[in-house]
Amino acid sequence: MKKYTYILFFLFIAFASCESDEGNDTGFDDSNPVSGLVKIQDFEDEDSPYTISLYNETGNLQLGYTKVYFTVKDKEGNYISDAVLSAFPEMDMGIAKHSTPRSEITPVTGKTLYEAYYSFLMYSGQGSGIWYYDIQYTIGNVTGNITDAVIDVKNAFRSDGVTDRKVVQSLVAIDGSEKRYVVSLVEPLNPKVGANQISAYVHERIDADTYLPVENFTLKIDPRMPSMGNHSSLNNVDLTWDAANRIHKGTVNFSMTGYWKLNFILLNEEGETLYGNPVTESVQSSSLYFEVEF
Ligand SMILES: [Cu+2]
Repeated sequence: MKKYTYILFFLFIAFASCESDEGNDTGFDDSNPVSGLVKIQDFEDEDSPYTISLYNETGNLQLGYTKVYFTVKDKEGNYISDAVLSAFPEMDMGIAKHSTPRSEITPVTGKTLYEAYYSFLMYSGQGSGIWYYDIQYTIGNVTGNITDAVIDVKNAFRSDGVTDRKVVQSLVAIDGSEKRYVVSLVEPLNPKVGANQISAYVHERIDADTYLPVENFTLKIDPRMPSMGNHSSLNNVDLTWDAANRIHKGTVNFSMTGYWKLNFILLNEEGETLYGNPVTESVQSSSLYFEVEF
């Protein structure tokens, strides 16, 4: 019986790989690399033999941290697994242009999918700004561009759906260095009562288009509930550099549901304060904070 099951399984695998080989010759199981993802938009160009599509879990680009996935398809609908992609988001605000913190676009292991994250500093329409995307691809020895594609970056809201929610902050260090940083809240993506993993990216702003990821900083955390006497919670763990996941990571404990203000103090590698202040009886908030509501 066991042997029979095993053979059936083997036949299924053999059949499945034949099927996918009809589409292309990558050897990946790419029958549906975007299973569970929602399409945000397609990027096409009359001259381009390829369609590049943008996906993520929600179907939206959002202010602050946004994870995204790309696929590349040829005109026959085959997924391309060996593309090299780069995408440059730029916000045109009339008087000025700027980009935003972002990762490289890298292949997802074992899938005909590519991944990246953005931390959008502004949402579409904020300051009358419009976000554009310039995509470059190299596939084999073919290089091409899809330029000036408008993308829609949504604002982040509190649970009423209309009040802005703070998820990203630009700052100038108060240590006299005049260095500029961007701090972006990543997790908790689905906050719950109890201990939640919390993570954040820190980027140094070199210029309006260049943001370098910073390692080995510390974010001291003090979550507070302003509507209830500004109480805090127990057993929170400051965010420190997690080398394996390349992000600053800690623990936030929500003792109840509702609106929480996550106050932070940003420290550099030497433990010197770059931004933020302790919360006290008379000072209800840090100058560096994010908002979570659930
Ligand atoms: Cu802008």
